[in-house]
Amino acid sequence: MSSSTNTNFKQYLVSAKPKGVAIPAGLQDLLLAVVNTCSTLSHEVAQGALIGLLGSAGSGNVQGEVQQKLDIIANDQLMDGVKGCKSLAGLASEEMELPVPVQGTGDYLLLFDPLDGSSNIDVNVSIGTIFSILKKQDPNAPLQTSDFLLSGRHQVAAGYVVYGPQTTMALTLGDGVVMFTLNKETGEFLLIKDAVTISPATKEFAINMSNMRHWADPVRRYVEECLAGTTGVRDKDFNMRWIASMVADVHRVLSRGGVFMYPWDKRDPKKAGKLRLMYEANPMSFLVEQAGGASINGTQTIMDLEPTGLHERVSVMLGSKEEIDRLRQYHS
Ligand code: AHM
Ligand code: MG
Repeated sequence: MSSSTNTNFKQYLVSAKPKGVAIPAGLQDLLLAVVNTCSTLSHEVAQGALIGLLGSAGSGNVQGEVQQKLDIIANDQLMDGVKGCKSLAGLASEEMELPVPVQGTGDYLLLFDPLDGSSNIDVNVSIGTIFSILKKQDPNAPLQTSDFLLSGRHQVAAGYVVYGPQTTMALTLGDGVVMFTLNKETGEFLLIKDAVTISPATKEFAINMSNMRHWADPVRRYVEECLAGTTGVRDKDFNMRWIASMVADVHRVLSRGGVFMYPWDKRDPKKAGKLRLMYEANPMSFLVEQAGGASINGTQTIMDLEPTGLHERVSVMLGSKEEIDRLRQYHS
């Protein structure tokens, strides 16, 4: 893995040639608009209570979840930040029921979770923004919700920005994963890692253990075997982490390997899980696959799922390939 501290994000976009092809100007504009907004958001997240941003907004989102003030602010700022983008046809957000058409002449579609890990905002634990970019199949037709309902394989770009001790972005354009860290003095994202790879083997897993009594048998078996370590069937002992911010947990997986799971459980007759396919699972799965890892819902590869709704939820297991292969086998 090589690194550089000199290349800023704009320079990277101009010089990168994913799969040997220059990044289209319209996609560069859109990515810059998203990332510049995240740079501003990073500054605001860091101010927190000093500028009155903590706490609940007293409202709920489309999925009935309590919205934090920062959920709404981040959503509004991302909308404002990209709406002038000529290459953008429309956007959809975890926080809004319906997609929003944008007055662009282009055909890119942007989906985002403006502030993932909201439960961590007030306790000063890492949170982040997740984004996914698709291409509208019929550029001339008026924008409809169905335009967004494409499998993860259709993504042309995906990434996240994690607001932690450092503000770091991971990005894929379908040819590997790169990481940038925000220089908070200049507001520029600088390249810190290219060719990010997830080691196929790991000794670390992440899951909310408090749901254990509700899990399906394959997940319970897998986690019980990790907990038993060398006293059971595994040849190694495992460590566990759970930040409760998918961005931060996936950032750890991309940085040092591991398995992240948010499986469906027996409380849900639809076997859907908690995380959203379009705003969370697809972009993270794209990143993880591009870094050499794997991502499944148990039996199926997440990137191959055909979405049926904008706010659809999905069971997620992603990370180091050997462990995901084992989980897939336990589900078969
Ligand atoms: P959010 O988008 O409303 O913040 O919810 C998603 C988050 C993920 O970041 C995280 O993995 C999960 O919810 C944590 O859930 P739990 O509190 O059940 O552990
Ligand atoms: Mg989220």
